[in-house]
Amino acid sequence: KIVYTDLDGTLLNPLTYSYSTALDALRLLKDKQLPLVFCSAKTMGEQDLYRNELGIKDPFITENGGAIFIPKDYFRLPFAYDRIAGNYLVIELGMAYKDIRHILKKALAAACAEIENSEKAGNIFITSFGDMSVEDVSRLTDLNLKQAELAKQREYSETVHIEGDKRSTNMVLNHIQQSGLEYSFGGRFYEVTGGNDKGKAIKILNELFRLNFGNIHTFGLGDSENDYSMLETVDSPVLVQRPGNKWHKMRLRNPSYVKGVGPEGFSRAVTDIIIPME
Ligand code: 2M8
Ligand code: MG
Ligand code: MG
Repeated sequence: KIVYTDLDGTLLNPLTYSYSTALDALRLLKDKQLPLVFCSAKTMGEQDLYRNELGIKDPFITENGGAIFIPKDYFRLPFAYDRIAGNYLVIELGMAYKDIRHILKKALAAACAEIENSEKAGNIFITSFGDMSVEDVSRLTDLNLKQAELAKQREYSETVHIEGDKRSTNMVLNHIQQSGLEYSFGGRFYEVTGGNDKGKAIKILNELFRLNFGNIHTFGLGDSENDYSMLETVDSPVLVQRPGNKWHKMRLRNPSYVKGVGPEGFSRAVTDIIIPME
């Protein structure tokens, strides 16, 4: 059994980023020695912080599938990787951050021009992490300053905050898409990427798990639109509740819905679905 999990709104509370109510479930996974693979919009630095706090030693997927970080010596068999970062071998799948920023800047300028010229589109306010200070990011996200600093260290995706009416927002999103970039909503923000998603990264990592460990059964835990490709790729997709106790609607073959928002939903997924499965 391999467990892929989203972080914000799944292992972490969507408002406070706390995982404390999932500690018992995390202990269960550790006792059973089940790999727990983070698969999130969060950056390498943000995820590394949580992995260290929780003593997790498994590979992890950053920035919505932008890269896969695999601890050296984790897999017995050699595999192709793109670079080495500290103790990790890194498989890169996403477009470089500075290229995304460059294309995005033009797309946003074009969108703003169109919105200004449109009588029906209302005012819109767009900010990207790359244009914000650490303090700004902290204020907007409720991350503490250290976490905000790590969230700004992006390598394969830009986080964009859009405040505006539906029509203007859609104009912006259309321009992003027309520029060749992709976007996906992560619960609070739009993550803009070039060519990668969570599902593609999971397929590659699954292959490595299979080669090294034989047959595997994969679980995926998520809460938002940006988890779709992950949930579609795993054998057992599980949706946890969003604030308001609603599940994000998406078209999946065999989803399980667990009660509980964030870490409470994560815990139910572990105790009610992952552990009991034969
Ligand atoms: C962004 O990610 C969340 C989903 O995980 C979102 O898009 O709503 C990223 O910038 C991430 O790195 C950051 O920690 C998070 C803070 O809420 O926002
Ligand atoms: Mg989430
Ligand atoms: Mg996420």
